[in-house]
Amino acid sequence: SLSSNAHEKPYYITTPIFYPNAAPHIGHLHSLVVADILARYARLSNPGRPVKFMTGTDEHGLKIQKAAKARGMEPLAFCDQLSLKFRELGEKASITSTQFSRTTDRQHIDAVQHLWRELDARGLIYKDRHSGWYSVSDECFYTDLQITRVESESGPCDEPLFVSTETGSQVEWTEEENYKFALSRFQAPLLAHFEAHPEAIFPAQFHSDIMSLLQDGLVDLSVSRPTSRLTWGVPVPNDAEHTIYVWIDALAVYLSSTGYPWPTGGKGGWPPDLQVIGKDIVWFHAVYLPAMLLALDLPLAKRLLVHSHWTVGRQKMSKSRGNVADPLESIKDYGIDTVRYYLARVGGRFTSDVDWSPEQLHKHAREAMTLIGNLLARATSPYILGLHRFELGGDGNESPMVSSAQSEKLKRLSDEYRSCMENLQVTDALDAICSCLAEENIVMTHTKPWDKKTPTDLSVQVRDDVLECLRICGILLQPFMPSIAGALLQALSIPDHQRSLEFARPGKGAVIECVPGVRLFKPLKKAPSARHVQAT
Ligand code: ME8
Repeated sequence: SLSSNAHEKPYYITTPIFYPNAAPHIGHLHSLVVADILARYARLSNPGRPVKFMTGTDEHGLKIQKAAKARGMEPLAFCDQLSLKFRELGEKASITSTQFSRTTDRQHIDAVQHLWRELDARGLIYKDRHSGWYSVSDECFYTDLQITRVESESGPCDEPLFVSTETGSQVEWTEEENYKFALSRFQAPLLAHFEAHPEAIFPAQFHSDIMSLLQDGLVDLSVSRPTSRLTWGVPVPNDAEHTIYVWIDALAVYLSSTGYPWPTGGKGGWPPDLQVIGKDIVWFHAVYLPAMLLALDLPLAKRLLVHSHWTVGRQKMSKSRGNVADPLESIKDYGIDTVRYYLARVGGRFTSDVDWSPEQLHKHAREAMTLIGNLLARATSPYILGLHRFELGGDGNESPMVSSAQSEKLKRLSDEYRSCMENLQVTDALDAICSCLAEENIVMTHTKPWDKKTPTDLSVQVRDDVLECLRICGILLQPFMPSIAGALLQALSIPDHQRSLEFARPGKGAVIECVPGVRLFKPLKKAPSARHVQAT
């Protein structure tokens, strides 16, 4: 559970490490934001437990080697430039990662070679001939069953063209000698593991997908590439002819980021409590990584959170397709909190793809502003705040009089939020907050506490109920909209030490003074324009 007490080990959460072959898009921001919401929730619910939050860039491999070459650049200089863009996006998006790892870091390279030697020492690596359909863009081999023949665009007389059926990327028949990892030996242990841990892959649909793929069987995995084809990578120890397969290199980042092989003892936070990934890379995280960990006798990650994709016109948004939405544009237009709100409100159920739409973003910006900004403005107008009739609490402080019906409702909200967040149901948690705020707005519209004709008792009651709701929602919103929630709690004069989840209970912290007329949101200026999405 995210909120159990007194752990020695930090709560360790990871995102994928991104290929820095182009600038980041909304899909990457989505992974970062989902992980950040859950990292912030871990701190909120258990302020005493440190959170280790890793993200970074995956810099080796043919894809990067080719992209750099196409721009006439050295691979490292190319990666330096683009890795920085991912790091900067994290900063602009209020991502609270504690570590940004690059697979070109010396410490990581050493860790990958160490891992290789460990697998080798256990007799799990051998040399073999390998042939198959290789996709440069997906960095993996496909079998005959996984590819489709397509007509070449320039005419039927051309060479036949083959593509991966799943990703549509071009594949080439490739034969080579390389090293293999005895993956097939881990079929039974992996099945046993996932059978015993239905919670290990969320949502459940991805768990059952992996179970049935594992039941189909596992073949050994090719884990090196000839240096003649791939030089941009980690050399196989003691064999200058081979470079380690980029996915082995990449998956090792979760270990290397904890200081693996831990020369000074301890395990630096290992294993991950939560790994956030996109559905395109479940196989790598649910099969290759756990198999290597089982091989090394290391504990496996506790949970994988798999999210679906952002699409544009129903096609996966991707750097290679070029149909990407620029997160920096959206942040500039709406502010990061609103973009986070949109991503969480529509993309946090994880099971279905979501089509990117500037109109939807705009609509959600308006919604957040109404639900949160307007409610605060209405509840803290000078007239309403002037209806001064707070109760004197036991500690001598004045606290609002919250009706018992409101207390019950807020208790339910708080419980529902906690249970959703513990179960990784990000959108449901945010929806619970939003419906509560929507109800308060309706109550206000009906009772009109700002109207002098409304009986003072009723106005005071509504005001105090709303203020308590805003205080609690302010606490609960912190993982989603950190600056807006902070400004809201500030407007209600809630001190820092009363902003953890434990205070999100009715009566557990008092609004004793409000700052009237605080504007949480900048006015919405622009209607959506076509430049958010660059089509090719
Ligand atoms: O796969 N919608 O890197 P990557 C939602 N380097 N999320 C998306 C997305 C989309 N359209 N496109 C990308 C790699 N993502 C490897 C990972 S991990 C050891 C190595 C998100 O840059 C999604 O989480 O192609 C995806 O898994 C991740 O970005 C990495 O994309």
